[in-house]
Amino acid sequence: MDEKIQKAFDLAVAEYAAVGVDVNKALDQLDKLPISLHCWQADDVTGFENPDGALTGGIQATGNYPGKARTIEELRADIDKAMQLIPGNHRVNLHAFYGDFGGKFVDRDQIEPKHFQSWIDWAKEKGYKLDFNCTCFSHPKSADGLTLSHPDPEIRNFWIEHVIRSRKIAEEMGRQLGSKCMHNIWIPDGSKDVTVNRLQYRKNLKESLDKIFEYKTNDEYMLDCIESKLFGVGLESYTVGSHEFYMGYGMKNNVVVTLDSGHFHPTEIISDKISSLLLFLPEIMLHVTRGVRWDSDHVVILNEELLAIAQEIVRADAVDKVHVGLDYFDASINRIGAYVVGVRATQRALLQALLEPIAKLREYESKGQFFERMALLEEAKSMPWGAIYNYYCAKKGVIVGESYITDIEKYEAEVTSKR
Ligand code: RNT
Ligand code: ZN
Repeated sequence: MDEKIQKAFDLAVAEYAAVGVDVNKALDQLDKLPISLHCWQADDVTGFENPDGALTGGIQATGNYPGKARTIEELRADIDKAMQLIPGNHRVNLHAFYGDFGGKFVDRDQIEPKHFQSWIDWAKEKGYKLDFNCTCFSHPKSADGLTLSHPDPEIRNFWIEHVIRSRKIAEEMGRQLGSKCMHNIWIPDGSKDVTVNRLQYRKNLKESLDKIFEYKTNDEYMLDCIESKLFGVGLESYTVGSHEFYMGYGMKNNVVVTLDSGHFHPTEIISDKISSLLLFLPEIMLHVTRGVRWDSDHVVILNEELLAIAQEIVRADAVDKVHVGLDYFDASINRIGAYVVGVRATQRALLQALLEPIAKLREYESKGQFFERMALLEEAKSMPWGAIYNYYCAKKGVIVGESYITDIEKYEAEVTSKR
């Protein structure tokens, strides 16, 4: 251990102890908190089904930074590189169109666990756990902007089959890796302009979901999640799977709700939803992203809402109930850098939350000492949590501080710039 890092850590430990916080306990908790790294930042949500396929479904990766991953090998190498620069044990979140299809075209209603076996083997070898998503976009059968809610039963059935198959794949991932795989359902369904059959599409979606969940999976191996959205680009006037829709469906059928921080009105925050949802659902999935003016999926940085999300997870004693996944795709900067910045920011937020002098704060609050509560929260902001994160990185053999910039530049010079 570098002497300066150790010294700064020791001073920080003493400072936190003075406000009743056990730093080592916080670090143990942080170390057990996996973050699910979305595979789709590495290739701008292209997938391997059709490498020239256009991204559709109301989502967009903007930018043209060189070096995106073009093959499974490149994508795995990039994720490994990012993981080297992140302390702790984490998860990789895959989408169905990232299957290992061996150069053949396998349509969405034909995918099987065997197409993901090489991913499972890779994850096992590297010590990662996997999460999974059905892919209901970027496909000719989603071209109308409708999938599970489509008026044509044939199209609906195609997507129902795809989602059931995806759930089976998720179950197999969880079984083989010995860790519950979170399977997320997000569909783009909506329309560009004034819609008069709002109820009908929602009825269709409800019925499709009912059919999908008729197939029972083992909860130990996988859990289903359903993700709402405010609107997609080109689908601005109506979204079938709104927050009310999925919150209602989730609560009635005990299905985990996914909260994507970019899927609400720009001033609406997801941090405050955590403590409500947890009273009615056993677990929550998060898609942490950073919307700038809209659901732009910018790289996650340490901002106020990220910290508030982390604080709510810790304050609600829900570290085991809230699954933290990232979901952004910035194609305008180095993509490995995008991963590392986003995960480190998320860990820093979680660490700050774990280091909060919560006992004292709660005592102040219960006694109505609101100035005291405010002052201690303000002081906590500038306490030396940075020294603790640096120590954590060093202890885990991960580059400390901004030196990871040059490391990523080196990987760019040697690997991604040659693509
Ligand atoms: C889209 C949703 C969805 C996707 C991924 C690729 O708005 O956020 O989660 O980003 O499934
Ligand atoms: Zn999302």
